[in-house]
Amino acid sequence: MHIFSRYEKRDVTFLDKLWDFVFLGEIEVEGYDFGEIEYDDRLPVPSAFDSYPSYAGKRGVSCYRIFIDVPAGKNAFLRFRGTGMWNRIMVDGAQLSEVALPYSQFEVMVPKSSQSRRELVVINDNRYNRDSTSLQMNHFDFYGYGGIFRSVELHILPDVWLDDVRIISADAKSGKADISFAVNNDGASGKELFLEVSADDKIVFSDTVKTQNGRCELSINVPEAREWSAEEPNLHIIHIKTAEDDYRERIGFRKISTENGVIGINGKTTKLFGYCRHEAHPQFGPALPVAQMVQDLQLMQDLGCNFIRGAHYPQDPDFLDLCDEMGFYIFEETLGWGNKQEQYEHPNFPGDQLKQTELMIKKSYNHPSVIMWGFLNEGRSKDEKAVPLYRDIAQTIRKNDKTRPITYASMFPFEDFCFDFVDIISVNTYPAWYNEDQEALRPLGDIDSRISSIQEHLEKTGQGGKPFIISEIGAGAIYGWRDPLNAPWTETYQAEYLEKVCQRFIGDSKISGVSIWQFCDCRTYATGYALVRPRAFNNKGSFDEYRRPKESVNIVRKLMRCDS
Ligand code: ADA
Repeated sequence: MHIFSRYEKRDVTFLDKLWDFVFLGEIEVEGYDFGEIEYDDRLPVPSAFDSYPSYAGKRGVSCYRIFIDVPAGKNAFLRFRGTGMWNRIMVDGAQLSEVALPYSQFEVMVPKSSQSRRELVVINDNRYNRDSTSLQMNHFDFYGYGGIFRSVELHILPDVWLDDVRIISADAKSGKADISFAVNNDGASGKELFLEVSADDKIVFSDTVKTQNGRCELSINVPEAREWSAEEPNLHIIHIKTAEDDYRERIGFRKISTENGVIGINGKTTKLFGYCRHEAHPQFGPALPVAQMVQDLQLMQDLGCNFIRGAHYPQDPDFLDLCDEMGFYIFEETLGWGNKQEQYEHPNFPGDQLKQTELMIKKSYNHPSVIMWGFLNEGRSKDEKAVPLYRDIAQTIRKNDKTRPITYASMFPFEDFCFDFVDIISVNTYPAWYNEDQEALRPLGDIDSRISSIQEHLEKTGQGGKPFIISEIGAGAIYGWRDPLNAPWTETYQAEYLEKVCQRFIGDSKISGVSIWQFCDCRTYATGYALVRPRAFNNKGSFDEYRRPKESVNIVRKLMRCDS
C-alpha cells in the first residue's frame, strides 16, 4: 500500500511480492558462481530477511530473485526505496550496480534487451564490514538488518523521460511555484519539449520549454494557494505532463526561517515538540507497514507532537507522505551514530556520506514536512580531523537545497568545532540519566542545570543567535516496571524525567525544539554492549516496542496537548 501515486501515464509496477530467496551465509561474494544457486525459500519484499524467525540474527550473504517484464527494446529503471547494508544488483547475470548506502533510495537502469522476460537478482550482504559498507557499524545503538526493506519499483520508460523533479513553493500569497526537472535521454541541450502542467486539476501551463544542460525550469501560479503547516497541512497537486511521460507531486506552501534564535514557519515563531523515532518493530525490523506508520503518527499526534526526528537515516517516502498529509515537521538525517575516528579515516566514508546526503535530498526535496536536514548523529564534531567532512556535507546540502536549514545532533555542546556550518544548533544530552555523579539518587534537578549551562555556553561562544533544539533527551523505562524506589528503569522515573523536560521546554522561549529520545523501544545490540541495554532493546521509548504506553505518556499528553 502506498500513500500517493506519482505517475498516471508512466508504466510503473511495484515489485512488492514474494521473491525467491536463499541464505548462503559466510561465503565470499567475489568469485562465487551465483548462476548455479538454488533458491530454497520465498520471502516478501519489502522486508528484512533477518527479522524472520528462520533467519533471526544471521549474518552473511543472501540472494533475492524475481522475474520482471520489460518490453523488448524499452528503457527501464528499478527504484529501490531502501535496502540494508551492502547490495549488488544483477539483471540476466550482468552486474548493474553495487550499493552500500543503507536506507537510501537509489535507481538502477536496466539495459535494453530483445528479450522481455528478465531475471533480477539482488545479492545482499548484511555482515559488518567497514571496507564494503562504510556507513553502518556494529557499535550503533540500533540493530543493523539486511535485505530489501522498502518497496522496489520498475519503471518502463518512454524515449524521453522526466527525472529529479524539484518544486519550490514558499509564498502562498503569490501562489508561485518554481519547477525544475531533468530530461533524460534528451540528447543535445536546447531541445524543445511540450509541457502541460496542472495544479489541482486546473491547467496552469501549456507551452514548449527549452532544456538546458539536461534540465528544464519554469514557474507556475497555483490558483487559490493555501499555506502548509503542521496545524493546517494544505497540499496542492501539481501534475507535469509531456507527450509521453508525466510526474505528479504534492506540494505545500511554506517558508522556514531561522533568524533571531527562533524557528519561523510562514513567518510565525514555531516551537517544535516531539520524539525521535526509529523505523522499528520487533517483528518487522525496519520494514514497517503503512498501517503501523499511521498508528505511530496518531499516537504522537495524541500527545500534542508536531515534530519528529527521523533517527538516524533517510526516511521511508511513504512515511513522509503521511507526515505531509497529517501535519508533522520532520528533521531528516543521513545514517550516522557516534562514528569513531577510524571511520572518518576510511577511504569510502566521506564519499558514501556525501552520496547518501545527495540521494536523501533528491528523494525528499518536495515534502513540505521535511523542514531541516541533518547528518552525522553524535559524530566527532569536537575533533579537528572531522571538521572537513562536516564542512563538505554542509556545503553539499547548501548546493542541493537553498530552502531548508541545516543542523546535526551534537553530543559535544561544550567542545564542538562545527557549529559554524549550521543554521540550527541541535544537542543530544542525557542529564539525570548518563549522569556524572553516579551516586546521586534521582538526580532530576540536573536536567534544568545542564540545559542552562549548554545555553550559556552557546551564548558565550557566539552561537546564541541560532535556534537551539534539544535533539535527544530521555531516560530508560522497562514496560510495566514499577517499584517503590522509583529508581532508573521504572516507568515512574521516566515519567518524572519527561515531566521536567516538558516543563522546561514550555517555560523557555529560547528552546526552539525538543525531540525526546525516543518514541518507542527498539531492538539494539546483540553483543556485549547489550549489558547496558536490558532485553537488548533501547528502552527509552515512551511506548514499548509494541506501542504499549508507559506512564510518561500521560504526563507528556497532559503538558503538551493544548486542549487537555
Ligand atoms: C545517543 C544516540 C541514540 C541513542 C541514545 C541512548 O544519543 O544518538 O541513538 O543511542 O544515545 O539511548 O543512549
